Amino acid sequence: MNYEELMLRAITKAKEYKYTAKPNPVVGAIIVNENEIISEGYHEKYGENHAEVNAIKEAYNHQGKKFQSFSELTLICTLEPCSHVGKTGSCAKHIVKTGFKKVIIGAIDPNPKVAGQGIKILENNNIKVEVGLFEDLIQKQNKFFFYKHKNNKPYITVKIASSLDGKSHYENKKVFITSESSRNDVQKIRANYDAILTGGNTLRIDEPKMDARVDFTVNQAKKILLTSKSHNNELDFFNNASVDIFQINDLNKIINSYKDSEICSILVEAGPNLVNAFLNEGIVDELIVYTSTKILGEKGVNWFDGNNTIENYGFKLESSYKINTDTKEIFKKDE
Ligand code: AOF
Ligand code: ZN
Repeated sequence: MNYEELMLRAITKAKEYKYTAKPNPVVGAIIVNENEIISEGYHEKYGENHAEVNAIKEAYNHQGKKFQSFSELTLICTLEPCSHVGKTGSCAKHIVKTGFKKVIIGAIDPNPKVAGQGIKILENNNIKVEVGLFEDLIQKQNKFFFYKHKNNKPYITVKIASSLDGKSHYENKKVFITSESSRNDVQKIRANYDAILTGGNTLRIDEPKMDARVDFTVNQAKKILLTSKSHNNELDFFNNASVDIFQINDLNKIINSYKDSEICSILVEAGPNLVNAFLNEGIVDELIVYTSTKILGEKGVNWFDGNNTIENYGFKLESSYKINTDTKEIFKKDE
C-alpha cells in the first residue's frame, strides 16, 4: 500500500469535521493490510470517539474475513495517538491492546498531556512507529491547535468594520457600516474560532448575538465578555451560550487564563477602546479589516487616533480583496 496516498486521504477526509471537532484538532486514521483499506475513522465530534477508536471499531467488523489478526495490519494516523485519558480513553493504549505491530504517524501531538508519550507507549510495546509523514500539512490543517501549544497562548484575531473615513460607529448608536455580504463573511469567520470576545460597550450598543449563523453544523464558540458595568442578562448574546465574564482590565491576565484550556483561538469583535488595548498589548496575531465606501463624518468615532495606523502596530498586509463595494484586508504580524 502507498502510505503517502493513504495519509493524504486521512488528512483530506479529517477536514470534513473541522467545525464539529473544534476546539479539538481534526484527526483521521486508516487501517490497512498489504492490499487494501480495512477501515477508517475520524474524530467527528468534540467530546466523542477519537479517530483511532472509530477506525478500530469498524475494523472488528472485518476480522475473520479481510484479515485474521490485528498484528497483520498497519494503522496510519494523522496525529500521534493520545497517551492521556481525557473525555475518552487513551488511544495509544487501545492500539497496544488491539494488537497492532506497525503505526505510521503524521505529526506529534503538541498537547503537553501527550507530546511524544503516545509514541513511547507504542514503542515500549514493540510496535514499529514511523513519524513525520506530511507533518507540515497536518500542522497547517490544525493551525490554531499547534499555535496555541507552541506559544502557550491562543491565536488572537481582531476583526473590525470601518467606514471609508476610518470610523467605527456613531456615539452610542448602532450602525451597519459594511454590506450584508461582508456581514455574512464574518459569520463564516466566526465559525472557525473557539471563542469570541467582546466588550460591554459593544454589547450594550449593538446588542450582538455573536453566533456563527452559517448553513452548516458548527460547535458555537465560547463567548468572552469584558465589562466593568452591569449588563442585561436577557440579551440574545447570553442565550444558550457558555459565557466567561471578566471585570478586570488586564488583557494579558485574561488571555493567560486560557493557556491551559481547550481554547486555541479567540476572535475579538469589539469597539475602538478594546481593540486598541489589544493591539497595544502586542498579543494580536491577525487583523481583519472590512472597509466600506460609507462616510460617517465628524460624528463618527475613530478606530485609531491621529497618525496611528495598523502598520504602526507591526502588521503587514497579507491579502486584500473586494466583497461587493467593501474591501476586506487581512493583516498578519510582520515577523
Ligand atoms: C487522538 N485521536 O482523534 C484526537 C486526539 O478531550 P479529549 O479526550 O477528546 O482529548 C482531546 C485531546 O486529544 C486533544 O487536545 C489532542 O491532544 C488529542 N486529540 N488524539 O489520539 C484523535 N482528536
Ligand atoms: Zn486519542
